Amino acid sequence: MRIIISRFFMLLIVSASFTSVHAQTGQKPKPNIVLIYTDDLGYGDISSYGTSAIATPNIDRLAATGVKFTNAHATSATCTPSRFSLLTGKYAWRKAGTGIAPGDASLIIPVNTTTLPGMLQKAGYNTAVIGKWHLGLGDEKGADWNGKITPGPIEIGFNYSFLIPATGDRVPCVFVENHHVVNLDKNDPIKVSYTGPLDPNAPTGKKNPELLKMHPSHGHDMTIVNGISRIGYMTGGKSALWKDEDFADVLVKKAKAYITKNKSNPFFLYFSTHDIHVPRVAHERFVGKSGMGPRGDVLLQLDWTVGQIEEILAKYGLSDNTLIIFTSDNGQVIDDGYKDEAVEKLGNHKPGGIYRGGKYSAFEAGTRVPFIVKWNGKIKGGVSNDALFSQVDLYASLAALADVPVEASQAPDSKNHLPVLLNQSNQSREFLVEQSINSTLSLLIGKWKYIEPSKGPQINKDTNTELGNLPEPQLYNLADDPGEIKNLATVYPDRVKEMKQKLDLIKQQ
Ligand code: NG6
Ligand code: CA
Repeated sequence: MRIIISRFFMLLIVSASFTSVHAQTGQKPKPNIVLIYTDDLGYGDISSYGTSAIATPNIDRLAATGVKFTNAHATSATCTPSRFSLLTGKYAWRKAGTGIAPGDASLIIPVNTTTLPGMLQKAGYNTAVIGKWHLGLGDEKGADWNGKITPGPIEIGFNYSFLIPATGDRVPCVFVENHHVVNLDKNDPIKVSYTGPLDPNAPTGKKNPELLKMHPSHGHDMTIVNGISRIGYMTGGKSALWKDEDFADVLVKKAKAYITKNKSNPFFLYFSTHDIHVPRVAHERFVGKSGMGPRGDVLLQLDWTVGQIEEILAKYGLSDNTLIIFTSDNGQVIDDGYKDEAVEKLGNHKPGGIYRGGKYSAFEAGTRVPFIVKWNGKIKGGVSNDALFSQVDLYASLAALADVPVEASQAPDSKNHLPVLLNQSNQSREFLVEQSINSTLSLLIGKWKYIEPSKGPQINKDTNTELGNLPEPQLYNLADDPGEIKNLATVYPDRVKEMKQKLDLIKQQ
């Protein structure tokens, strides 16, 4: 009994001294931040957003215990620019060379940038990126895959990195941990080329379809790794090659190790899943489980992943002190280059919900993505928020949360909307810019959406995506017409003019 009582008093003293430290320094306690950044997940892909034919119970639980945002956007309808904006607080279309990066691209974020993780480091956070990177690695000569790979995440604000360097469908098909390729045998060096074959005798998807377990539908017919042909050419590095089936397990394992190591200090984990990008190759535990082919199976795998992250946080008692953000880098795509039955088995699943277009598109499904925020005890769960919110604002909002000042030149497009993020407000952003694959820009203000005129193609024939490009301006009233069917540009020419001027102004900033 005496032990219990003295423990109780000790606890009181410890917690009192914590309070007084914060009171004295004026510092706010810093929650951990886990950003689960999924790939190509559509607005309607998860059951809590209403139109999914696949049950995603772990993600649904996140929504049931957190806030579901219904009008939150990635900045772009493709990966690299969305990630660039997320980490820099700057719209990617302001900077050349930020489109979908080839697998041998140099680091596209300048090393002198104070990135989102760099900013959090200033507040005492340990920071990590685990998963898909796709922002380039190395200097202007590219990455030295056989030596020290630098600059990369470590040079721009991450304390730890474990990467799929570009995407799962691009070479090199190896993991990079901090500065080095994992499991590389020095006697079998890696060579990478995006201009032509390195070994004329090496099999390719194009020449040797008999070697494939998953066949390309368009592109993706070059180097074969793990029975799957990829974009780009690669030789060597045999001992380091990844197995797609293990992606989710490997990334979860690394995330668990990172959280375990950092459980006693504030941390920021940018957990960037491979799922549900192509090639969709689920672990055997999930194969055939969705009834919707590989795309459905990797969706179940993603759901499992989310459950695992929540579980490890709970195990260490970190749930009440961790802000979890779950979202996607762009909207859905069905056939993105492999014959994986995604189209054939879609059934009545509506991956883009009620929205038109998808990945690559200027229409809403390009950038309007699931966005769930959970913070046990701090945010009341099971509610939704319809504020217009952009991922570009995570930078300034998380800076506010961590109490870090942001200079004017830093994160120029990012605005502090922390009250929205924490669901204390549903005040929309004043405006929001969306970027399509061919950099057609759209402007959202309130219920109005303006898509600038574009000479780009109307359809991506390979993926069968409506891209939203028209040579004339488009104007939609999203309140009445969320599916962007009725172009009202000729009905409201003044509004079109006004929105064009506003967009021009934003472009000049
Ligand atoms: C496209 C690829 C597509 C996907 C995309 C990038 C072809 C034909 N298509 O060029 O499969 O990799 O790039 O996706 O190669 S993203 O989510 O990383 O932006
Ligand atoms: Ca993507």
